[in-house]
Amino acid sequence: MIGTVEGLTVTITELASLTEFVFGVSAIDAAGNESLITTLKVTTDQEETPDTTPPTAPGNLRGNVGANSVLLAWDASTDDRKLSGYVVLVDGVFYDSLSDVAVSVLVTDLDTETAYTFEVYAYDLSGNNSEISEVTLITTKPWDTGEPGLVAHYPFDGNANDATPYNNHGAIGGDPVFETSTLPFGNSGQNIKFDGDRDSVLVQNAVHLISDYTTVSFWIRVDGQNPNVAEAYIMDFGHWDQRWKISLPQHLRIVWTTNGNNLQFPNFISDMDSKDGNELVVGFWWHVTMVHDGARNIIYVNGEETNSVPVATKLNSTSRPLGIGNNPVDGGQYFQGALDNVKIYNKALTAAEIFNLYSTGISGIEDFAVAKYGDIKVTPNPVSDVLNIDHKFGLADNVQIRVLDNMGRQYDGFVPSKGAIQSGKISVNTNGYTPGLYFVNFIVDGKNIGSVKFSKI
Ligand SMILES: [Ca+2]
Ligand SMILES: [Ca+2]
Ligand SMILES: [Ca+2]
Repeated sequence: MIGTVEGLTVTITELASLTEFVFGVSAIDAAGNESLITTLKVTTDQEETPDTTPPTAPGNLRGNVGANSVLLAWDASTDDRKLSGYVVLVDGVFYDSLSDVAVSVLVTDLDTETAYTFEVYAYDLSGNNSEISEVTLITTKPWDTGEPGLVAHYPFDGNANDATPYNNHGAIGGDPVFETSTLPFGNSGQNIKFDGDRDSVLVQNAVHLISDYTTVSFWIRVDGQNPNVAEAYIMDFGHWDQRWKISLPQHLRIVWTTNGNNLQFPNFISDMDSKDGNELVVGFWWHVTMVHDGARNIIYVNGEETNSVPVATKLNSTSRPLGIGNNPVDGGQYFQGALDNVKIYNKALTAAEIFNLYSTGISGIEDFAVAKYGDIKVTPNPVSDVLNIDHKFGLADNVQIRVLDNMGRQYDGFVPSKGAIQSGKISVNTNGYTPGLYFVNFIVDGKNIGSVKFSKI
């Protein structure tokens, strides 16, 4: 209760501006009997003295540079009243508008080996803009990692090195050991074994590890569980509060947690386990794959989907390192067991690719051996203007063509006309493509049946 008055008006002061309040009034007679309460909802106005002081400029604007993307980060601006958000420009063109709590943004779809100027400014609730902070950065050369979309691979053959040309090697913490691997499939050299007592691997943050969608795949053997740790960490990249984590609770159903954004939510968190009956039973090797494809989170165990949940987001970025075997943010929560062939992709693999990964060790998209549809010829290669695809698809086949870039990201795509299917020739206009290596990828009846590599000059 604010107070009791005798008259018909009252003034209430020192309320926050631009805030909704509900006020209630009741009458009391001399005997203390109170009437019902009548309520009124009102929103306070702007402060009477206008805010004319802009926020401070974003501090220490910096970028982590990749071939086709840059992760920008800055120190938060401050405002005398209330910071409202940030605006990001690329070469003077609006790129994105961010909330007041954002301190980083992933800029994507950039050309390789190209200089870009990035600008970020803050604005307050009254629309005052800060000074602009600016940085110019040059994107790097792309790397061919052998599998489209593969951005990190830890085979743990005697060390925690990254086997891709990104060389994003892990640093070992504690005293994990490397033992002869006994995976059910493939000759896999050695694996890493954590004893559950302060063993871990830490990988520096790198921009190529950050993408809107992802696949994280690995072999895992649980050797034991510390009863004092409710949830051991298998891998963590930006934690549950920024990007993703993979953890193993006492019930042994492995958990996939993602943090993404969409039009409604800047930080939408999803948490899902591998479902009853898919416990990672102690002492056996299990192949686990986690996927976020922009529509769903999916968990695969031994090449089969075991659980999925709708998650319509793009993953958020992080500037934290990638942790393996413990909680790299808060410390502790050590995993007791073995890992092998940890692979991270910057895209969602299909179910067929994941089955290949489980059974052969690679997603296998480059091997185009689909006898059912006959030989597919892609000419000329290299191509400048028009790529011709000779094929034996029929009108009953629901064919979709995608063009993937060297990193396996979709660059172009279309559904061929009936005429192009009937004539046995599909043409792709490559005139506007940036020179480089591409894959023409064929989807038939919703299944990815393979890709053919070509060069654009
Ligand atoms: Ca201000
Ligand atoms: Ca290995
Ligand atoms: Ca240890």
